[in-house]
Amino acid sequence: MINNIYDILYKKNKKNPMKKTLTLSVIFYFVLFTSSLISQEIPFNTSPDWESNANGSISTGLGLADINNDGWKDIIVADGNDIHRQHLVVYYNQGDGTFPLDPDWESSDIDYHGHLSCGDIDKDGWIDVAVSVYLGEGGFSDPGYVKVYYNNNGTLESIPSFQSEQFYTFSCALGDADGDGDLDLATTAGEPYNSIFDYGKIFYNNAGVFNNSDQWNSSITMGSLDVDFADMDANGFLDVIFSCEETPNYIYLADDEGNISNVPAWQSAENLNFINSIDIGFVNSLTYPSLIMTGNSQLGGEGKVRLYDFLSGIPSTSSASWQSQNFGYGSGVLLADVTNNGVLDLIYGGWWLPMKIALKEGTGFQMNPSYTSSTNSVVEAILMADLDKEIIINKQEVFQIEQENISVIYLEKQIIENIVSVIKNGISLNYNEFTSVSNRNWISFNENLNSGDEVIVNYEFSNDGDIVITNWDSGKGNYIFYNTNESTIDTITINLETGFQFVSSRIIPENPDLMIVLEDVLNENLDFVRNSEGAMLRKIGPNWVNNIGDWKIDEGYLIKMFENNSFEIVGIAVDPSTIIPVFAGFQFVSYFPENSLNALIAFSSLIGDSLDFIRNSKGEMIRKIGPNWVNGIGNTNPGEGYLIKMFSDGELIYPAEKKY
Ligand SMILES: [Ca+2]
Ligand SMILES: [Ca+2]
Ligand SMILES: [Ca+2]
Ligand SMILES: [Ca+2]
Repeated sequence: MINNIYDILYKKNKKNPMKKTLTLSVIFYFVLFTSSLISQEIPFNTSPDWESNANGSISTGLGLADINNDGWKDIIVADGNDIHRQHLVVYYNQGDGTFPLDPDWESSDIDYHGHLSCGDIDKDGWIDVAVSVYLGEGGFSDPGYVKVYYNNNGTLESIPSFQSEQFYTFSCALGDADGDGDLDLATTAGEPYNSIFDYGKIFYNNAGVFNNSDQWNSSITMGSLDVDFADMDANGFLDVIFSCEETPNYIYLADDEGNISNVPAWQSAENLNFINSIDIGFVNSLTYPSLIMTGNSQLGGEGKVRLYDFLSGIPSTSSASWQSQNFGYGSGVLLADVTNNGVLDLIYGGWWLPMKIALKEGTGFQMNPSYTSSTNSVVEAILMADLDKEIIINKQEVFQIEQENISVIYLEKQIIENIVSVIKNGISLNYNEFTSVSNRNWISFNENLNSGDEVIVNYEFSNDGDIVITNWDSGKGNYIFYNTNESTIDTITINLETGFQFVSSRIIPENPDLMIVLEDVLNENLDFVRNSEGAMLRKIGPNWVNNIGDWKIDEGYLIKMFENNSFEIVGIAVDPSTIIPVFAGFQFVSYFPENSLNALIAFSSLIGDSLDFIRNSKGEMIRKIGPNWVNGIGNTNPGEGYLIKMFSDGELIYPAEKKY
């Protein structure tokens, strides 16, 4: 099952990062950085590009996750709210980012569904869905419950096999509440329309299942409407945060063993709150996440977006550090780096209101948002994912752990498309040894990390996130605003001459299978292709036999031709500063820079006692003659590969070019 999951994750790029733990880091998209003018444009049309058939649905909860493991994120929607008892539904991604207008799947049961959370609760490799049921069958006089639809090999079960005892709950969140590497379930509690306050709750995961009643509850009652997990005090354990109607908002911290206190560590200085939704992200501190909350003035208050910063840890109380203008019935809220400039922007909506995007400005966000949609709908939830996988970027982060006994680390990017692999101290972790949830950027480990541990995470993020919105207007569907950033595919032409040559590519082939990459030259002009290990692609009898496998971006290849020929590689460019590990002995390496460089400058990271020589296709060399390094190569060129002989291991890092 584990291999199966990874196969699916990898299938997208048809490459095999498991074998390459220290190489590929970030692939840049040059076009997005060409000017500040472009980076300030909001890449969304003002009206939605897709609207599902309304079908009378009161859409509320939203999840973007790959339910059927085909590598494409699906849309999960919980219908009902406090208006009708309706279904949980799934729109399957049609394998290109498009969706049918009507759901492909719906649950057999109906309920007054609130919000939902997606994650693999039982760690079987399939994403499960937890849903809050606000009201019971009898409506407002009857409390709801929380339930879980487990995923059976790609289809959610038609009747949720977990259902808790009854209480009013509008939202829930999966997170590792006890730091043991599995997903626990926190829920809001209370029914603010009738000022029914209740204790916030956590259900602990016990081998993939939950007890009917909670095992943690807050010491005080709240009117909570939203909840989430985050490591607010940066102690390496997830804490739980409730945003509330009528009562203060609260943070409950986990101690250094990962036990969440029942007593709140923080409460908002604003005592009377009318908060609809919450999101969390590193807005003004890279250590302590900020809370962003939408006020909704239906029952009171001002109806503003509020930002709570925690720049030096968690005080017992504090007030919002930034507030938007009053806009009324606020609802869905999302922090996302809309302009791909490394800081989080603010996306929010409201009831009978448009979606707005306020870019980060100073320590807050634009008071007059750059973007306002032309829509006017009852927004419930807003999420973002690159549904059509237009600009998926591979990133590698290396964590040198400096704290003792921690469970959680945070990835740099706010919105993660996929976690590809997690490597601890050189060993690739099993899928069961860590956990994460859709739309969150923490990873929690079942075995705590300690000072001196090294963790490498290979993951995918996107510079082309699409926005999905649920609307509860019965006459309006749900929306997708596709990101209009252009996916720029680059091309390199590699010219081959009669005889031997070393070649390489700075463009990552979309399909790296060597037989596909070299399709155009698999003819009588080609003798063979060889890699550093001596594996070959050559004709045996009438057939081309590929013993090399995939084209590896950091490797060079030796090609022998009978006649001149050429081929093109189409794909996205590798980050030229990606580290290429080199080892004692001989190897063919790739050339990443976009332009020609003086070879001594290009290879400056290798010049030293570890290097014996560097050779190009013509036999020209960089080597030490007497006390001096002599450049017999002249200039390096894109498309060329180089033969490097090392005395000991090292790292080749090409010098940064002026790229943008
Ligand atoms: Ca899917
Ligand atoms: Ca599952
Ligand atoms: Ca847990
Ligand atoms: Ca914490």
